[in-house]
Order: sequence, then C-alpha cells, then structure tokens
Amino acid sequence: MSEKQFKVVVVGIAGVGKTSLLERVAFNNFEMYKKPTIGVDFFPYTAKLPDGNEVVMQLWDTAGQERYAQLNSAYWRAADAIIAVFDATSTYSLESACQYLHKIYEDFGGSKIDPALHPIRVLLANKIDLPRGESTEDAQRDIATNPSGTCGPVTFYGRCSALTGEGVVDVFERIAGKLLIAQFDRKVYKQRSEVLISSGHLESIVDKCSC
Ligand SMILES: Nc1nc2c(ncn2[C@@H]2O[C@H](COP(=O)(O)OP(=O)(O)OP(=O)(O)O)[C@@H](O)[C@H]2O)c(=O)[nH]1
Ligand SMILES: [Mg+2]
Repeated sequence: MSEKQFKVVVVGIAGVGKTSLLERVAFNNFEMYKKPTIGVDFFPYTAKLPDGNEVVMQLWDTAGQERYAQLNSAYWRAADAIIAVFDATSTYSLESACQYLHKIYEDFGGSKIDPALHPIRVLLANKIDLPRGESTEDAQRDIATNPSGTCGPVTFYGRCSALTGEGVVDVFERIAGKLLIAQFDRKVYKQRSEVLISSGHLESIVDKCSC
C-alpha cells in the first residue's frame, strides 16, 4: 500500500458527470438525478494494481457551476493528479476541459518547471454510452490524436461512462500507476537537486543568472 495519500482533483464544467464518475469508482453506484455539487466533496479510493500495489487516493470533486469557478484554483494546489472531465456529446465541455488543463499547467509554472514537478493531467470523456454528433466526434478524434496540442501537455486521454461503468476503473488504475512513477521521478529530481546544491553547482548557476 502506498504510504502517501495522493490528492486527485476532478474539474470540468457543470453536468459533465464528475460526481457520478466518483460515486461509480468509489461506491460502484450511479443515480440518474443528481444535485449539483456545491464547493467541494471528497471521496476515498484505493486503486488495486495488477502487480499487487495499492495506491491510496483522496478524490476531490469540485463544483462545475460558474459561480464556484474562482474557488477551484485553490483546490488544485498541491494536487498529485488532475482529471479534466467533459461530456462526450458536448464540444463546448471538451473545450472547457482543455482550458482547465491549460490554466492548471500554467498555474504550476508551465514549461519553466521540471515536468517531474507537475501533477499528472488527464483529459477524460464521460457519457460515452450516449450517441455523439458528427462534429463532436471530429473534435474528439483531433484531441485524441494530439491531446497536448490544445490542452497543454496531457499525460493521457481516457474515455468512460459513469452510467455503465465502462472504462472507469481502468482510468483510475492508469492514474494510480502513473502516480507511483511520478513519485519515483520526484525522488530522483530531489536527489539530483541535493547533489547539485551540495556540490555548489546550483549556487554557481544562480550567481551567473541575470534574473
Ligand atoms: N448518460 C449518462 N449520463 C450521465 C453519466 N454521468 C453522469 N450522467 C448524468 O449527468 C447529470 C450530471 O451529473 P453530475 O455527476 O451531477 O455532474 P457534475 O459534473 O458533478 O455536475 P456539477 O456538480 O454541477 O459540477 C446527471 O443527471 C447524471 O445522471 C454517464 O456516463 N452517462
Ligand atoms: Mg457534481
């Protein structure tokens, strides 16, 4: 079992199915009529990987309604992973999910920061049980073939249905695996920085910097 409880924040506009997704993965439950989330809710979840590893997560369910949008940036601070959810039948929700991912990437320091220090970023289509219009399919195909193009760097693109459960556990297992790898990368990054600092190398870089 992982020593750390990983913080996983779920974002996306209202009605894309964030709460439904988390209720499906945490409790294997689905309700057709749900109240909008107010503020933030938490769901505990432990992913069990095929190799026997268990990864403990705290899933943060944010409110998609516009009036809560300002609050969200406080929630994703110190997140280990971000899931930006969209409704597979809505191109608008896909564009919004990409905007969230882009903003979060910039908030964490964008390309100025070592990739090891960024959270895992997942773009996730929900409601794949519903039929999609042609333009939505085209937009999703474009994103799927190059998700990093419009959303900033994306760790992976997933598809699921909270209603049927299709793809849900897979997505969280995949995130769990990536979290373990990211934890290892961060340790390596920290050790490398410590070696550079103790050898005086970092100070000499800072000395030469005109910034
Ligand atoms: N067909 C279908 N409907 C879904 C699915 N997931 C959620 N829904 C429905 O979509 C509606 C909104 O779901 P919520 O989970 O409340 O959406 P949300 O993103 O949490 O919304 P906010 O809390 O307002 O941000 C509900 O009526 C759900 O039953 C899905 O995979 N398929
Ligand atoms: Mg909700």
